[in-house]
Amino acid sequence: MALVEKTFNDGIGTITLNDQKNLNALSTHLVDDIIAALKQLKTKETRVVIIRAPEGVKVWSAGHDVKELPTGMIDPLTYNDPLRRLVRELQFFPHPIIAMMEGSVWGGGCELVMSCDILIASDKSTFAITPAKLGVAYNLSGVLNFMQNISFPVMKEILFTAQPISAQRAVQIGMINHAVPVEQLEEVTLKMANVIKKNAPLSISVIKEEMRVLAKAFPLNPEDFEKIQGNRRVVYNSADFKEGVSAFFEKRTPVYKGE
Ligand code: YXS
Repeated sequence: MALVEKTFNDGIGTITLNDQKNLNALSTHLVDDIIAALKQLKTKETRVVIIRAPEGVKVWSAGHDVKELPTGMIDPLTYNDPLRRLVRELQFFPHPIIAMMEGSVWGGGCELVMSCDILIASDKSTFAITPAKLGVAYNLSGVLNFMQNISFPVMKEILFTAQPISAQRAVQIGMINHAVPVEQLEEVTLKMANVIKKNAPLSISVIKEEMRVLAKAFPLNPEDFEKIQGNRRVVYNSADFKEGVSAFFEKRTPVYKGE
């Protein structure tokens, strides 16, 4: 059974994340269904795609499915992991994607929406980026995605505290485009989609790809990359990472010892 609903109407595709019993946690199954829906919408007729959750959700996405996080000496966020595949699919998708959010967005769910092109949230939404809460060694391209729109000090506050921020704060720091009353959310999103769909799709598509390429256009020497990967291996092999995941499932506060 598909964990997403896909509709298409007059140039606008809509993908609704609908694994509500798992709070839309980004499991391999849910991610594969989102990617399948995106591939079906990769046509000349599509002008805009909206990614959303069902109306009235309290949790838009609980982030990476913690049940799928390996804690046994394996990098949890390598190139072919579900979240990494999904982020690339969104960034390479040839048409604008609008993330329409209500409720709370957690962890990898924030990287999902930040990999979309335009973000419109209800003014009661919250956003929390949580590797530090769980002891996760986030990966380089993920951190780069977080850095794109937000200044270093603000991004470090969000990452190091792992606390939710309000939609208003997210607009203020440039993380999302708009925060609107929930009753206006769908109307505002569709209005924007209908304006975009009347513009030149080839021009929009090449601008999106130019911005994707330019955002990643800076040298990283192999030795620095290998140093980071070595540092990350210490983190995902650490007792702290195991403690973070155990504490999550035991519903208790983790006790980190820095080892
Ligand atoms: O106790 P049961 O078996 O009913 O399961 C509970 C939760 O364990 C489960 N659940 C999750 N399972 C896997 N992965 C998740 N991300 C996840 N989140 C929740 O769902 C059942 C109901 O959860 P419960 O009782 O807490 O519901 P609630 O309505 O009281 O609270 C909803 C949330 C979302 C506020 C709460 O579930 C929560 O704080 N979830 C964790 C959000 C989070 O920290 N996500 C980050 C996941 S790790 C990730 O995305 C990246 C790897 S990173 O951390 O690096 O960014």
